[in-house]
Amino acid sequence: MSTEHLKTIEQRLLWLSHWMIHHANHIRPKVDGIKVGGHQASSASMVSIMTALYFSVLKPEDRVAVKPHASPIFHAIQYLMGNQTREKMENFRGLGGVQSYPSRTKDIDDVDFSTGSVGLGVAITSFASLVQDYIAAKSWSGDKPLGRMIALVGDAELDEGNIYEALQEGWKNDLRNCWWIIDYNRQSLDGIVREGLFDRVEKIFDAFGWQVVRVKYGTLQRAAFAEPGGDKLRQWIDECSNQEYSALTFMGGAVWRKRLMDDLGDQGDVTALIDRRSDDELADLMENLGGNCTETMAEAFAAIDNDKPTCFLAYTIKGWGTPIAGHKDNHGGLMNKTQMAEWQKHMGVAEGEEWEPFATVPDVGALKAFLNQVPFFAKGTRRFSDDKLAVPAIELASDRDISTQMAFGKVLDDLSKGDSKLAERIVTTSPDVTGTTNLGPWVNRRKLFARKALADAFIEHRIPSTAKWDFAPEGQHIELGIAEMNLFLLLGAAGLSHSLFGERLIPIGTVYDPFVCRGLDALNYACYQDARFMIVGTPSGVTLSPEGGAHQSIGTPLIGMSQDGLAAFEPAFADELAVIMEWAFDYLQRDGEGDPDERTWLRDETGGSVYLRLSTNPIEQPGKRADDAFRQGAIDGGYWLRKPGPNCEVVIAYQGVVAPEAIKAAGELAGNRRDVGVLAVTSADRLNAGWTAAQRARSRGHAAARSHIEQLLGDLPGHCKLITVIDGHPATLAWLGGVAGHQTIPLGVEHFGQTGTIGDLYQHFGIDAASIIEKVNGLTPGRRV
Ligand SMILES: Cc1ncc(C[n+]2csc(CCOP(=O)(O)OP(=O)(O)O)c2C)c(N)n1
Ligand SMILES: [Mg+2]
Repeated sequence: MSTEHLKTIEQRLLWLSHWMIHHANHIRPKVDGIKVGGHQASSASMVSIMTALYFSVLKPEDRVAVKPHASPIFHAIQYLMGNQTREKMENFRGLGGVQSYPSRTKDIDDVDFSTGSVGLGVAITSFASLVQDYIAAKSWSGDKPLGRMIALVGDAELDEGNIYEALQEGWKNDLRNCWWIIDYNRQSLDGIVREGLFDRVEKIFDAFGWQVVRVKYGTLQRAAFAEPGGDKLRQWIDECSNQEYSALTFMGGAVWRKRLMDDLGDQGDVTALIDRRSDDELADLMENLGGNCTETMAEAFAAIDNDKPTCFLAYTIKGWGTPIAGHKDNHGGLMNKTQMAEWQKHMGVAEGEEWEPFATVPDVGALKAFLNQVPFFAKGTRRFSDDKLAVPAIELASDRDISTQMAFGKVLDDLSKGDSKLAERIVTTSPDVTGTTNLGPWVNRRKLFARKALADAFIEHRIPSTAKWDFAPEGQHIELGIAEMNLFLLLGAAGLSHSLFGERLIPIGTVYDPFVCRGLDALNYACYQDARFMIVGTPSGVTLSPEGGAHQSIGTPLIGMSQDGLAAFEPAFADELAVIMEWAFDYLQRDGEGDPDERTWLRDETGGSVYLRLSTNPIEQPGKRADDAFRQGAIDGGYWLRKPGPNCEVVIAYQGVVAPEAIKAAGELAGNRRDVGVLAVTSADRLNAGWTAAQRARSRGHAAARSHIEQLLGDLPGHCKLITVIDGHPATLAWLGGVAGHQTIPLGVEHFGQTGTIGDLYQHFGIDAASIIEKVNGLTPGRRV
């Protein structure tokens, strides 16, 4: 009985998804000169797999990353279940409509993981499973059933290297409860996948401890193979090349017959087997691969009775069940109007009933009764939340020279010694740079996570070492290998745990700053999903001078500014870092929902993730500050370290570790009786965001809206020059001149570094005190120093 329902649902989903794409491209009035798009063939390829999965196997605790270009099937499923509106379906790929690729943040219908950049949705499922195990092992977590973290994968996605990085990390971390279901249509965007590729891929899965289930033949094919002569047909199918099979599929029943007769005619039983079938029946048989058979897929899924990581290789036909099936150009191809009209007849959908969820269904009551008891949808949407954790006061002031990286390590060490609820939920992670980014003391106290305890042999043998690396279920540090993509995928998964699993985590990752770029797409992916985490890039810039150009970051401040969902800071002093971290622990937990028009020009209440760009260079500290004004300034992005006078001629605005150079230059310039101000910028990102938001607010009638940077620079005389300086790209601060119209001289690093002392390199790139003074003298009128 349920087999029939699955077949009916599959055909409904096939229709609705294709109609939605057709409507957006051929019926909705065309506004732009470009095509709207949407992937009919990629959707058709997965329709049977997804039908079997969602309507016979999934439980509410399971989570799914859907192949990006099968988004239309996912939304058709939710539409059928009453969780997606017709209005949004009609507006597919339009503003506010169903998104091109499933989106946690933009779609309304219970998307578990966003996808779009191929490979990332696949890999995040393994990290989500790790996070699930991490939570389950903790005394503070409730007893919840463990879900399976499932990825629906396009076969060409397996070309993405991050998949293999994730496989390796999964093996190290005892991965379980993770399924990857591969839509093996042997077609990618451009063409047809190399013959026999999966034989190689299968060995890789096997090497990493996965079980691989090949689902090659559907029920029709298996029945035919059991007929006399069926073994010959099976052999023919097995030996047919990918290209050939695709081309024959596209051409249809009569051509199948001709070709099969050419190869298998006059062979008795098998010839009779072919002859018994009409052209249409023959095409149905040949296209009945395992992945295009709901019954077969449902059986394959149901047969798994263990929690081993499992890869299903489901043979499919791209464009299955439609006139564009099998054509190698079908990835971006769409049925044209004529094809669609014919196909509509073939599907039996009456004109005017195109959007009817239950059109063509013979017994709507029976189907609805079936749908009402499908386990996955039974409990409604599966988005959770968790209470905010109180943030303990974070104090850190140093009289001695200290670097921001050391200060960061100290803050975490202090948290590790305390018993705050916040510290209990912190999970740290690092791609093989735990020790060198100062996480050591935290890890020594809070241990590393593993499902099974493992003692540090060096401790047992009493060999002195600063790192005590005990693995235990209660451990709070997840050790990763070097792959930075994995770091950001794990931060993405852990940063969604309140929503995915109902338990809040405070994930903190550390990475050498230049290698943020290695994980950039995964960082963007995590932010796009509104995952909440703290990422610490350290050391950074040319200040890590002896490491040379390959380790020096230039563009990361601009990444921090331009990455949506990420507030970027680069403090110079320990007390600033403490203030920013205290604020950040709250900011990470803020509810991200809200109307952008209602946000203040500091976008504070929306919350997000936080990026700290730090340094290993110990610098002189301001000592105990006379007042607390710097505290709010550090959070808002800047404050006057040296207030400008009414006739101020020069302002030196710096961000981060070059603070002593700016201060020294200001001192020398002022000694010559120039009126010099020093602006400490802790976050060009927040200053800039506030500035653009205030302008937006003013244009919408909030006349009083004034951003922090407008207030800071508003009273400077017009002739005052701004010298900006940063150990990073000068464009980070160059825009400051545009705020109130001050001529600006931006200093920073524009070329790849080289080895040297900090002094050598600061001088080489013109970001030392002498260079600042030289620029002031050379480019501004007035007394020379
Ligand atoms: C990182 C990335 N690179 C490129 C693309 C463009 N792209 C989208 S789908 C696709 C090919 C997909 O082939 P496959 O995974 O086999 O999916 P199918 O449509 O065959 O199911 C490509 C190259 C992308 N979305 N993401
Ligand atoms: Mg493919």
